[in-house]
Amino acid sequence: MKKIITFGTFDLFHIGHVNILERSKAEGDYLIVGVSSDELNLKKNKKSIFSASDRLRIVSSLRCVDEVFIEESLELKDFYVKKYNADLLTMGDDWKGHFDWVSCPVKYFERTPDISTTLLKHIIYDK
Ligand code: C2G
Repeated sequence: MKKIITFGTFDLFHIGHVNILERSKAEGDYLIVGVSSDELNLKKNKKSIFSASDRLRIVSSLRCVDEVFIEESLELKDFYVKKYNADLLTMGDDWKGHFDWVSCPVKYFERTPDISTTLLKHIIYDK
C-alpha cells in the first residue's frame, strides 16, 4: 500500500485545498494530512480564522482523506514521514524545494490559480 503525506493550514477551506488533496490521493492508496496547529500558525505570524480542531474536522471529513493529525512544527516533516511510514510527501509549488531534505520522495503540484485563504480574507474583511 502506497502512503502519501501532505501538510497545510487549510483555513477557510476552498477548492485549491480540494484539488491538492485529491491529486495527492491519486498518487497512492492512503492519504495522511498534517493540519498545522494554532501555535505553528502564530509562529509564522499567521492567525487562522478557524481553530485547529475545526480545520482538522473539516479535512478529516473528506472522502479522499484517510488519516489526519496536528502538525506541531515545520521542521518535524521527516519525523512525521517516518512515523506514518509515508512513501511520498506532496505540497503545492509555493513550497517548491523547501522539503527536499526529507527521507522520502517529494512531489510539488502546481497551485490552483486565483484562490487562496489570503484572497478570501481580503474579500470577507476589506469590503
Ligand atoms: N494550495 C494550492 N492551491 C491554492 C492554495 C493552496 O495548491 N490555490 C495548497 C498549498 O500549496 C498547500 C496546501 O494547499 O500545499 C495547503 O495550503 P495552506 O492551507 O495555505 O497551507 P500552508 O500554510 O501553505 O501550509 O507544513 C506546511 C504548513 O502546514 C503550512
